[in-house]
Amino acid sequence: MIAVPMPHQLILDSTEQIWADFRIATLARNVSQPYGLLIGYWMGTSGGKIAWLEPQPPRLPKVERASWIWGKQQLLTPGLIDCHTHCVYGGNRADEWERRLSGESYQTIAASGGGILSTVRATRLASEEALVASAALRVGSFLAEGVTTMEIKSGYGLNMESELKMLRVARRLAVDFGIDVEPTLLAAHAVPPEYHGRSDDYVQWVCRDMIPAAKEHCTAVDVFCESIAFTVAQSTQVLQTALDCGLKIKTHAEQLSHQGFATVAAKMGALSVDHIEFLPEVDCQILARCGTVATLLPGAFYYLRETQKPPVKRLLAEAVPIAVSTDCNPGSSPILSLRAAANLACVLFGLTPEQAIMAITRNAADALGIAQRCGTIEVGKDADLAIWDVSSPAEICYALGGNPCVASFKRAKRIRTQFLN
Ligand code: DI6
Ligand code: FE
Repeated sequence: MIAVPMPHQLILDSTEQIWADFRIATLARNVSQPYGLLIGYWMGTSGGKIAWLEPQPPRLPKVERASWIWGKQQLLTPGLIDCHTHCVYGGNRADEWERRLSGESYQTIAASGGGILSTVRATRLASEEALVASAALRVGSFLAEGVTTMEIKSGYGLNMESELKMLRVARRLAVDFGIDVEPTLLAAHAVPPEYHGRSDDYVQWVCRDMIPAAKEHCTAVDVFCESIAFTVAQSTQVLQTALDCGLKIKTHAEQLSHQGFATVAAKMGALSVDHIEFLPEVDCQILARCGTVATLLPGAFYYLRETQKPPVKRLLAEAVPIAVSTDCNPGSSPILSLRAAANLACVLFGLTPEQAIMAITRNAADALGIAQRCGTIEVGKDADLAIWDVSSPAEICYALGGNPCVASFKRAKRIRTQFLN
């Protein structure tokens, strides 16, 4: 049972709301129903937090002081969390998609100066204003579908000026939309042209100059460990520097080939290891032991027409928490819908809808290290909420297209999905 505070503990003020006549999918661990579903409960939010959740109608004086939100039996869930995006960038790469569809591989396009480096050229040229404007359209799409917290990575600047520019854009999006953004430094995404053939020198620059300069502007550091990006030794150096600077760490690992970095990162304390199509089954227990979240990015798997799937059954058997994210980026995963990513995780990777919804709420909060404040509907957490016009929670990720999200709230304040500046 959820701990319900006694009425005298409630702080009643003008910022109090009563949420009535909802079906509440709490996603909380301690509610045994599927999706943590509570029927016939009433909820109170106060000062932007969930203050109480009770099976009885509220008594005076709660009733007098609060504003009421009537659900008409709609479904209330935690706000969705997209824990892995590259949604700030210049240009677009539809031309590369056409090339890939006629047979070229992601890797050969990258080797010929396309791929990530083509977005780096466009992002360096774009002004901060232009990046805010283009990313705002994408963020607006996420928010319209119930997202209340997003991670946004840098990684298309690859020099001091443009990496910091990307991180500033991420912060501005958070302020302008009134949502939480976790900005992540991904300077080790690709070797920039100035360092062509000198990846060790670039990694040294990232560690000596870039991470210390960015540490006030991001909460975590990510690295792309892959045959077309950085080696295990280089990636280890990047994440160790981040830890030394007091930042959280995570990694793109085992996406296109097996490099063996996921377990190294897990042992270093990575919050999550992301992609992991090529993670060997035996490594799943190491993730479990380290408490590392496995973040699945089925959009990249789908767009790159990969065939090697992440070891989902084994991850579940070892009780590794699974998160799902869009990986929203202009190359391998131009997906602007977290609901669509959850759907792909069900259809392509075999998650149940309940596991998929868990993966875009509670487990996504774990993947960002913010589960103490969001990811479930529980007393004491932020009132980050989404209202859905659905008859069952599975419908949140059932249809592709359409949008059953009626409204969403950040700390009990209605989120607007239009950019007003
Ligand atoms: N893996 C990805 O899925 C993105 N970055 C990465 O390391 C792709 C980025 C891109 O193609 O622009
Ligand atoms: Fe990514």
